[in-house]
Amino acid sequence: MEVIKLQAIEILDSRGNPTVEAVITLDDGTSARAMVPSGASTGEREACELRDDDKKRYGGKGVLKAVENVNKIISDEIVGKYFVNQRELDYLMIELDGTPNKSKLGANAILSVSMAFARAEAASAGIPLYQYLGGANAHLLPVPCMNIINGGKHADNNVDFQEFMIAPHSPTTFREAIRMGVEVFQTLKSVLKKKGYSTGVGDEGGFAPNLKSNDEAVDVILEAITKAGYKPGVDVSICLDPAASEMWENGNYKLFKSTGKLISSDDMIKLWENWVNQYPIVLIEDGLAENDWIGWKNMTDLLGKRIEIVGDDLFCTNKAILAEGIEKGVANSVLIKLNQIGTVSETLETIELAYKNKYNAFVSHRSGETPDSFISDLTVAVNAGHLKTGSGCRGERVEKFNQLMRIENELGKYSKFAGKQAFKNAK
Ligand code: 2PG
Ligand code: MG
Repeated sequence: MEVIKLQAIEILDSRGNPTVEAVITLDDGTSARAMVPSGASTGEREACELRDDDKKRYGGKGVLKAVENVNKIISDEIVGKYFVNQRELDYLMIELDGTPNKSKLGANAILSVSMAFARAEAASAGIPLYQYLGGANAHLLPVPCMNIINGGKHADNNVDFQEFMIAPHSPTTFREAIRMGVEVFQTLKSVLKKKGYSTGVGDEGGFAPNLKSNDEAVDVILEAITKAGYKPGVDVSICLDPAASEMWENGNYKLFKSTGKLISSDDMIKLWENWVNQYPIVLIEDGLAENDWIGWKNMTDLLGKRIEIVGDDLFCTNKAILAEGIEKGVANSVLIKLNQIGTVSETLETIELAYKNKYNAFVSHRSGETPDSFISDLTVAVNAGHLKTGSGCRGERVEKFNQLMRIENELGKYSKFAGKQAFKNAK
């Protein structure tokens, strides 16, 4: 199909910060929209999110330059052109940008077009987005990893670690897993209330109470799982994203929000080992900082046969960095965020490299989101088996779950729920 129109505007994300939305129209009249998310605890090597830096608008966070780059530079190149496939469009934009991290046009500008194009092509071919992205074998519904306690950079509380997630994995359908997860989430609210803790929510819809310790976050979740009528580890397991790059300082980790302590990389690894021994944890993402590669190797050697170890800031969805990790035997899974790399094609390449090397792919939202549910389709497209996209509340989070329920419905008996085996090494 030929692209006949491309138009971007500045819209708002879930934190009230500006972001880019693009609409593409093809010559058969099909048009499709995509909205780009935005992170807070970003990796140093992520593709560039272009912001205006004009302090008079949105505290410098405006994206008018990125919008203009879509409407002028990218539009000039692609309107009136016929593209054989997604890769042709994406690689044209990569060349047009010409920088290693998309800092000229902005990864937010490029990604909005890449995603909108994928959606438009799918609609024009009359197939669902997950099928366009993944082909005929896209069928696996993921375990929803629901972030029900928020800390770190995502909440103003005294919890150091960013995300405490539940993974409801025992049912046979996604729909039932969501029900289970939401029941635990709502039970957690009453558990917290009873203890006199706040039940206000953080950026990703999880509760953000001040607690006695980081451990207490896991303890209250386990209590909620049991009180909701489920068995920890059997029905519902725990996943963590401490986002440890945020705590890293001169070779140590600052547990400043809770205790004010500074601990070494070895001690941090010991902490995770203790937690894995003590709690039904199946996955730890960014348990160490992106610049602590020696620590990462040690942690993978120690725990890599027992749980899934995911690199987020570490790999930044970047194929070259992941290749380095594979070669060094670091982690056994890669977090997948489209805007860390900036095109749909490169995201798919990173996933392909992971699978070839027996690494898992864990698909993720950003802490600043929109109602765009592209990642739900992407997760099914690549049969990733698990994704994280917030708790059981906030429209921009539940829209991803709702889209997955629609997909499950559409695939009917030809869909499969991933279950616990989605997690690397899970028993
Ligand atoms: C993360 C993400 C998403 P952010 O660290 O994994 O949960 O947070 O989007 O702020 O990088
Ligand atoms: Mg992370």
